[in-house]
Amino acid sequence: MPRINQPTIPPSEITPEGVWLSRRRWLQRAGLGVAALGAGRLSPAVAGPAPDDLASLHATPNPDFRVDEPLTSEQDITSYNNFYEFGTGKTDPMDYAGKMRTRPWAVVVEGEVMRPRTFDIDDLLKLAPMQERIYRLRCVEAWSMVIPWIGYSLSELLNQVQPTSRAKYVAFITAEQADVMPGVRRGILDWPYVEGLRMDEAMHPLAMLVFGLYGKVLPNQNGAPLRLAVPWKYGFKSGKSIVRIRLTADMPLTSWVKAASSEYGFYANVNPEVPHPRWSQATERRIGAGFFAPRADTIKFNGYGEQVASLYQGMDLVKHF
Ligand SMILES: Nc1nc2c(c(=O)[nH]1)N[C@H]1C(S)=C(S)[C@@H](COP(=O)(O)O)O[C@H]1N2
Ligand SMILES: [Mo]
Repeated sequence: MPRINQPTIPPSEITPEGVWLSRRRWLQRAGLGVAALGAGRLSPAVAGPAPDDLASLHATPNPDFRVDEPLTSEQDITSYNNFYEFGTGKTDPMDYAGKMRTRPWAVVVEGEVMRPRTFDIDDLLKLAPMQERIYRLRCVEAWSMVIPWIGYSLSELLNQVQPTSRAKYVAFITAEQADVMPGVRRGILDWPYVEGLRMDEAMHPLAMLVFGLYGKVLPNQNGAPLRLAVPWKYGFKSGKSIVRIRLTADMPLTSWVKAASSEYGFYANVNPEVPHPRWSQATERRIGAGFFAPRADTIKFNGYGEQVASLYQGMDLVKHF
């Protein structure tokens, strides 16, 4: 059963849909500040587990954005994660992300825009109608999932701030809470985690701002309270727990390009013809299918070529990997 950060709960108390949060976070979600308890804001103490079915998030299924493949289980989606702020192990995010503070949460949108603005997360939840979209997620490590995300197109947000004609790229800067992020303290990457898209990619309707999955708000390990889903690119392009969005004239230096530019490109479009220098991208393993299940062929643009190939007309995608 996925857990947030309380591994000490007797299994008998765990219901199939139940997820446990720290009492602190549960109180935050319930709208009671920690101060209401008389505890200091900086107190890391967790008073003990409190049950919370992650708040449900209503959404209307969008049939135009629906991969017709079996869904990956909620358990796999929330227990096999990449979120290096919490460590490099696949279960580290599940084990440690519960302490990330997701309220209050503001998202600064700045740079090459006519109307720079700071959005509160609760306003972003109301900015556009919530849709459920079933997307493939393909990790550069050659595994994949099928996830029922909840959110809306990123363009809905970008249109609010009126990009200038100089805006050619968008950078996404994500949360850095060193006191609760063991990976940040260990310096695995140059924090904060930064990702980016070209402006036309960011405005493409498939590029999604995600607030939930499986009918509920995002669990912390999946990037609460908001993250990106860019389904035709390797998963690392979809930054989690975004706090700042900056429109720029120049291509931003993104975390993985900075860490290893020979291995990870800015575009990072899923492409079976371009191997990673240390492994093939020709096939992939579907998480939950069983370790001995046959690998599937990787599809160019992760199967979204019909929608997005035109963005790259005339570009050499081997050179611009
Ligand atoms: N802030 C942040 N965002 C991140 C990452 C990360 O380490 N930090 N990992 C990326 C990678 S490599 C992948 S594959 C996806 C995984 O998303 P999931 O755990 O929800 O499946 O998140 C991406 N977003
Ligand atoms: Mo990834």
